[in-house]
Formats: sequence, C-alpha cells, structure tokens
Amino acid sequence: MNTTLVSKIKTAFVEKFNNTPLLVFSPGRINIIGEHTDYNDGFVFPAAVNKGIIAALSKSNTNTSTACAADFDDTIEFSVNNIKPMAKESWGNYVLGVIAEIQKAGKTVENFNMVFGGDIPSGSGMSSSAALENSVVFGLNELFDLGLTKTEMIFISQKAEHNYVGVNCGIMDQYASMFGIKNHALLLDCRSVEAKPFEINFENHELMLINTNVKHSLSDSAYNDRRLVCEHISKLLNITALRDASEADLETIKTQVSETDYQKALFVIQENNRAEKASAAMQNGDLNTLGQLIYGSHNGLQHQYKVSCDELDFLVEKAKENQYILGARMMGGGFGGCTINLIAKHAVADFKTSVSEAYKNKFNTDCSVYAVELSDGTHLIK
Ligand code: GAF
Repeated sequence: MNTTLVSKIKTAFVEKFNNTPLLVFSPGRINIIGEHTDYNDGFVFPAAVNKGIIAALSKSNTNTSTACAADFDDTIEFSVNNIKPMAKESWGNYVLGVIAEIQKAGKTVENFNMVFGGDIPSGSGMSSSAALENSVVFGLNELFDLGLTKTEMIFISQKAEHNYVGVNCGIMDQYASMFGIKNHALLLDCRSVEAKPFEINFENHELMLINTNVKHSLSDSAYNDRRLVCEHISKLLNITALRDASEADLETIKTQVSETDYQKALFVIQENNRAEKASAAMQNGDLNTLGQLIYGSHNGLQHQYKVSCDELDFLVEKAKENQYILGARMMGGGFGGCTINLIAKHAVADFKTSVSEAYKNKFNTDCSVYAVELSDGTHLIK
C-alpha cells in the first residue's frame, strides 16, 4: 500500500471536511489464469495487489453527502434519500450504485463525506472499479454499522457494477479485492464462491505485468455481448452455466449456433480446464506446464473469444521469442490493459528494456512494466 497516497487522501479529507475520517484500503487484482470463466460459474486464479484505492469517509450529519475523486479533482453532491444513476461513464456511478444496492439489501445509510484516490493505472485491467466499489461498501459498513458480511459486500459491489455502471461482470474482481491474502493467489470456484489460497513463490521466476497503456472503446458492450453468448449456449444445452458443459456436450448443438459463438463457448470450457490444470501445476511446482497453460489462455482469448487487441498480441509474441519467459497472456476483460508474464528473475531487466523499445517502435507509445506484489484484501487503515 502506498503510504504517501494515504497521507495525501487523509490531508485532502481533513482540509475539505475538517474532521478525522475512517480510512480504507481496497486493492486491485491480477489474474494468473481463468479469464471470462467467472460469469460461467467456473474457476479463476486471481490475487490482490499492493496498488488500489484509498478512501477516507465520515458521517456528514447533514442532509447531503459529498464524494470527491482526488485524482480527477471532481466532486459530486447528493442525498442518500434520492439515489439515481448519473450519466454513463461517470465515476459517481460506482459510489451511487453501491449506496443503491445497500439500500436494496434493506440497510439504512445516512449521509456521509468521502475523498478517494488510487494508484491503479487507469485502464490497466487491474480492476480499479471493483476496488472503488469495495472501498465504498466496506467503508459504509463500518461507518453505519450495517452488519454486512464480506460476501454480502462483494455481491453489493457486483450489482452496483451491473445496475449503475452497466457492465455485467462476474464476481472475480470484487472477490479478489475483498478477500486477497498477502503473498497468495486464490483459486476461486465462482459457483460456490469459495477459494483455495496458494502461496506464490516461484523461486527463480516472478510475475511481471506489462501495461499496453491502451484501452479500446467498445470493451463494455463487447463484454456484455460475450456474456449473452455464453448464456444463450447454456440455455441450448439446458444447463445453468458453461461450467457444466464438456467439449462433447457442446458438439451436440454445434449445428444450432454460429461458428464464432461455438468457438467462444469452446474457449470458456477449455479455459476452465486450464485454470484447474494450472492449480495442479502450481501444486507440483511445474512452472513449465503453468507457462504453457498461460500461453494457451492467450491463444484462446485472441482467436476464439476475440477479446485481445494488436498491442496485447504484440507483447505476448515478444514474450514467446524470449526463452526465459515461460508464459504470457492478456489479463482481465481485454481490448487493452496488461499482459501478465511468468519470467525468470534474471531476465527481467533485459526484457524490460527490449520490449519497451520494440513496443515504442511499433505503436509509437510507451508501455509500462510493473513488478507484482501480492497484498491483503480490503481493510481499514489503522
Ligand atoms: C472483468 C470482469 F469484471 C470480471 O468479472 C471477469 O469477467 C474478467 O473481466 C474477465 O475474466 O475484469
């Protein structure tokens, strides 16, 4: 957690509201493997990171609430008695959506003041949105003694994203951000919403992120479209979710769907299998197999699920040319953001230099390279 950022947010709050806030840290996440499987009731392998959202909150004891986004130097005012969505793309929807969903759950919040800021690079696919939602629900739960469990809180965050932000996301991001464990990744079963923690110690290898620094538009609608395809095919198969289908099952309805939709469903079934195999590989310390599964995941995301983009594909191709990288793939929803790379520690510095140069030459823009540090989930800052 970035202590300079904590001081900055706390100071901004005290200057604006002249009282002492409660402070919450809510992390972003990485995902080792298992992409677009969460809303298919499948397996994912995320971990919370040391970058996230810091939120400062206190009761306002008036008829209005004020929320201030320090990073955008922007403030909204509202009353908790009259919550409605703002214009699409407005950051306020993450805050208002959470309040609306808390109220739908039958809990009462009073008006409050809030300042928040973060250090998750925007559009990086590390889920600043789930971090923000979780920081709000967690902060309000503390402030107003709502008695919500962490599991109830992540479903409130998810519904805020569905109903106010308009992205029909799965539960991976909110879960990882809320339940993260320092130095661990979580093999999460998105049906039972239970996770098995794995200590991440790759000895001579590490996880490295490379941010394309691009976020192509259409990503939200493309995301929702993919989800609809999965639900349509599940219906045809008469199952709850693609988690319940095998490749052979899918074959039985092949003539009833387009080839592109068939490939999307096939990707989900195969990705779910890869996530399970990855956990076995990690348990056995078999990094070569883990790396191959990660490359396989990217191949499917690129060619079958079609959620990659030129910049991500370029970075994965560069990784493949490097003998010290065991696996690389796009991470998160797609259409931009980061790749995640499993790389030998001694090769990090050289690859960072060569890939940065190659990326700049190709796209005339800089990529950014981050080391990954795994953190605890959403918590109060004492
Ligand atoms: C986004 C969503 F928010 C997640 O729920 C998940 O579906 C992910 O894309 C793809 O795996 O981050």
